Amino acid sequence: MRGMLSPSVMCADLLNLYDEIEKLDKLGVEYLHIDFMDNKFVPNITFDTNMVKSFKKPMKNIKRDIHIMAFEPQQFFDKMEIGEDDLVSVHYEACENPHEVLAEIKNRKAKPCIAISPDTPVETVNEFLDEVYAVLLMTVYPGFAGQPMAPKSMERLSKLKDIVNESGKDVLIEVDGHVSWDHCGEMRANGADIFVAGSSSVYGKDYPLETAVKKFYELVK
Ligand code: S6P
Ligand code: MG
Repeated sequence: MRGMLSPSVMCADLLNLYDEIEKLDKLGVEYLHIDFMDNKFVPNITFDTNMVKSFKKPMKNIKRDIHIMAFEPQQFFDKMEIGEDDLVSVHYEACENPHEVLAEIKNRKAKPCIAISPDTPVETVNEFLDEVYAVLLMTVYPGFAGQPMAPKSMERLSKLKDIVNESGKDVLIEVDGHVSWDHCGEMRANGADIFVAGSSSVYGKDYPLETAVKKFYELVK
């Protein structure tokens, strides 16, 4: 399977989001990465639940990849209209009972993912491998775009890949945070399947979006 792309919409042109999403859809991009924040689990706010729901409107083939950086994320599922085709990540550190929250995502026929922040040991995911479609490995501290990569992120990725391989489960690995032009190829080699692309790659000012997307796929094929 080729490396999959999930451009981070918080880094896109916020005054032209309808067109931006249509463009990504036409380019055959797999996912749109939507960062939702509660200003409690992380000290920032991006889009509200209504906006997360509205992102569906321009979508034909591209799917939502909703990364919920909020305590007790299940409280937002109805308002976001989470359902079939959505990839939904919830943070291990933000849920009182992550197993129940992942089960609720599955009940809605969406794809459950467990997200871990840079200070959470990668071994933590072991107890979720039966329940998830993917593990979201944060390679920056959640909350902001444009940060440098967190220390030891590459080692953590390799270790996570070993854990998944040893489990024999069919679980994908998504990387999020400073997935830059310089890092994405190495991340692919170290086991990443889904790449969140933001200001350090496709939404940098180096290339027009179409060129940037093609270049990204070349680097992670
Ligand atoms: C951070 C958020 C991320 C960012 C992404 C931006 O809290 O979860 O998804 O949007 O990291 O990309 P970059 O290349 O600016 O780090
Ligand atoms: Mg994110």
